[in-house]
Amino acid sequence: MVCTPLSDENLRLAAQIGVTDIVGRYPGNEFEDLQRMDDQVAKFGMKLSVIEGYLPMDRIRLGQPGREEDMETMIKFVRNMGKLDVPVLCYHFVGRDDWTRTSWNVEDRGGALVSEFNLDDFDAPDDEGAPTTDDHAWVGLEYFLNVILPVAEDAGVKLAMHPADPPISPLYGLSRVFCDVPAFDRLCEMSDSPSNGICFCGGCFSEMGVDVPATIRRFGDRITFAHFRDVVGVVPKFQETFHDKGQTDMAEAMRAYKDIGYTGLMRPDHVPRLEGEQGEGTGYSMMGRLFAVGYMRGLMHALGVK
Ligand SMILES: [Mn+2]
Repeated sequence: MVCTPLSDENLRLAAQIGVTDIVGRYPGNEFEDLQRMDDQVAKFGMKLSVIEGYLPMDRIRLGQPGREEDMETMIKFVRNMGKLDVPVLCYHFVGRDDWTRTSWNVEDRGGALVSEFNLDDFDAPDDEGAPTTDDHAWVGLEYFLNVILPVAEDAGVKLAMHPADPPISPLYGLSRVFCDVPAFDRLCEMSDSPSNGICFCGGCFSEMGVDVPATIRRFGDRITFAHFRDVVGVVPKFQETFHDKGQTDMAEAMRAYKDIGYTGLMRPDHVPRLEGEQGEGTGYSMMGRLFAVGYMRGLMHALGVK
């Protein structure tokens, strides 16, 4: 589970509901930065197992001057992860914003608040001077993988590519190549390294309108990390919802993970904002996650997965 903020209170809540592994956001590039986060999680009997979000690699994604400097930072960080046995690095190759929505306050069940994306409501200027073609993005990715994969393999770290959310390209005038299944096939074809993997964000694949359980089975052992989430609607318009009322057969999705022999890490992704919750943005509030983890564990136990 991801805890936002990563406070002792939230970590205690996670431990109480049976969470075993924690997903942390990029904490900084000194060894001590990651060690501090690792220690904080360990204090509650859990393990820091994934880093995702806020990675300092924008210039790599955008092919901008200074990307070598970002590369050095990423190399050092992956080595730090290896030293502390943090096995998964979740990243994306979208040039701006981890995820984009046009509303954060759509009412769902009982007035719980969820986010929505509607291309008709999207109104943002294009970035200037940034790459606008898919070719740029693929060349940039090839540069990144060629350098980072040997380092990651050596460190025992697996990379997990997250889809563009929403899976629409371009946005802000920037090419976003990870919007469909063939893009992930191409990623897999770029390297057979065990460190070259996919973050299967079920929400994003649901937004694409593909058969989610079938796509989990299709990617199989190339999945190195899983985001468990669902939506209602497909691009260009969809909204988020609770795990038990989206458009995907989530029990079948969990069964697909069992069938492919998935033993990796899985976390609930964006959740509705529930009564009384302030602070963190919609999708990253805490109470909805407690519901989500209970739902996921229920599915797992029904399938005989511990
Ligand atoms: Mn996700």
